[in-house]
Amino acid sequence: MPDASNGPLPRQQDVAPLDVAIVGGGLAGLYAIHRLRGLGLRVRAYEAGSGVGGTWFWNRYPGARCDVESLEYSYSFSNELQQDWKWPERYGTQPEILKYINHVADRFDLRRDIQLDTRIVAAHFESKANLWTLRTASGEEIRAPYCVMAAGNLSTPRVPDFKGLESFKGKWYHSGLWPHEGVDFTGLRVGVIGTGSSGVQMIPIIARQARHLHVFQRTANFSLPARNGPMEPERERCHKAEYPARRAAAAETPFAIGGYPKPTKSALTVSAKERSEAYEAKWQEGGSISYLYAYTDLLVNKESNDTASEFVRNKIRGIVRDPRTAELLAPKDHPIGTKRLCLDTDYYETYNLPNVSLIDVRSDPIREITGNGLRTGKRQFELDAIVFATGFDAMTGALREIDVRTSDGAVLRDHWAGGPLTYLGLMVAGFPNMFVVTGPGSPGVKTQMIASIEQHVDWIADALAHLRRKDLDRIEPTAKAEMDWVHHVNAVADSTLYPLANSWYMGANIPGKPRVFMPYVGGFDRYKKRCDEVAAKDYEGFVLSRHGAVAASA
Ligand code: N01
Repeated sequence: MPDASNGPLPRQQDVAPLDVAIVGGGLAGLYAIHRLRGLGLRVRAYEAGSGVGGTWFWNRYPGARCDVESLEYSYSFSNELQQDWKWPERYGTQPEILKYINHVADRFDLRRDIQLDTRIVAAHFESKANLWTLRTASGEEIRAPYCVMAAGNLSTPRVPDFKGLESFKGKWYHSGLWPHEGVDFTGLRVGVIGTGSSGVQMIPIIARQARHLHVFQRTANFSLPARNGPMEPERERCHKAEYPARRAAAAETPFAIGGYPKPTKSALTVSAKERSEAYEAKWQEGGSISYLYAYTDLLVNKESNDTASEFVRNKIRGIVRDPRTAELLAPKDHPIGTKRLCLDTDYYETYNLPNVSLIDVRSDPIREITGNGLRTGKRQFELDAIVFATGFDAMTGALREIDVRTSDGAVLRDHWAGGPLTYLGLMVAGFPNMFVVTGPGSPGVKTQMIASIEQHVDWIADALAHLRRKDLDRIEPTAKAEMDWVHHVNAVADSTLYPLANSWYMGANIPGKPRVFMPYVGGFDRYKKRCDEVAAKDYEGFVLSRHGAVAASA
């Protein structure tokens, strides 16, 4: 790994007392170090991995690449950085993005405040002392008045609880825990379980190596062609010439992604021919936001969405030669865009290869993993390797794995037992001075993630600066503000088609997880405005105080 040269880092006992402890050394943790240091705060990030990068450190499966264009999916906080960095392709590959993240860590001298190989397992707030104590898996304790949870939304990989996995004689892998040395599937009989974004990206590549690839699909997913390619020099030049203006324009959009004309019409106000031409143009252009942005109402009106969904189903039927396979691959159980819309390179074409078969495990579920493969209710499959592209305990998994509690008796797992509760996705009532980056109740996962990370961290930094100016040292949301925000998040979700899909946004992929729509889908633009208003109104909905005294502003 690029960070291996850095040698052992000092532990907390060797360094000055902290102002802020940061959990996570991914894109959010790194920016938090940089931004909070800029306020003169002493900060330190604790990262479970042996390198920085978070999701891009762990997800090294074949074909892993971002589905947001690289000129957009990058930090904006330094114009010099965004001008200097050269992205070789339209969409960044995992190795390229990890290289970029490591460059950022070096360029802004972040490593001296990152402790790698350190998993935080507990975070306890002592009210009288106004202090968080974080405990690591090895028993080290870290104290700081503030903590920032930058632990990621898709950082808790989930292997389904299949009977018999321990008896499997071949090798098995999860997309989010991929071996650093890579895996060569040449000549092997491989089973991939899962057809979300990770499965859709890896399947065409594994198919080229494997003797035979069995894809076990429970739910078909919509995927559009990415149309990846080398970065066009003229495109890069134009983008960079206007970078700050483009970033500002992106912040005025729901997905925090610029460059797409705002839709002006409902899909139902135009002729079928016009619609079909519009979808075809988007299909040829590549990219998911572009497609969903074809009309104003694709994510709120089922009838409109049906037109966009059917267009893609027909494309699948046109690409995949075997009609039965094509029909299985054509999603019918959810409107397009209500699950993460995948982007692919030759995904559907892969099913025309003679060494690839699609197995429907909706009608015939996997019963158990056996020594030599796996068994569904009706069939037995001989496999040398199994790949779980089965997703994550999304959005709440990382925090649920940490025992977060306070001396006043609040326990985060209990507080979130019926689904996550936050105010603005940034803080949780009853848990003072604990900030969350892009967690539930935030639009993060529905946007260009780095834009949301920067917005959240900037807001947190401004709040800490405000406290310092006012000689205060405690901030927490009121229970009412939290409840109002949760209701608003739900009401917005209910006004869209999103809840119609059994997605990880709903916690639907984890048996027993409460079915609550977790992200805020009101758009990055609206959300940012709301956060700014809250701050401008002296942190409306938060109680700001000096511990021991109380100076309310709620
Ligand atoms: O995970 P997923 P993912 N038996 O949860 C199936 C981001 N990401 O790692 O739909 C059989 O989407 C499950 O089936 P079902 C992106 O935000 C981005 O692919 O639950 N199948 C589903 O098909 C994405 O949304 C990028 O019925 C089982 C699959 O496993 C998020 O990460 C790339 C099963 C899981 O799909 C997660 O994507 C990769 C079982 N018991 C990821 N359990 C890019 O930027 C689960 N499944 C491109």
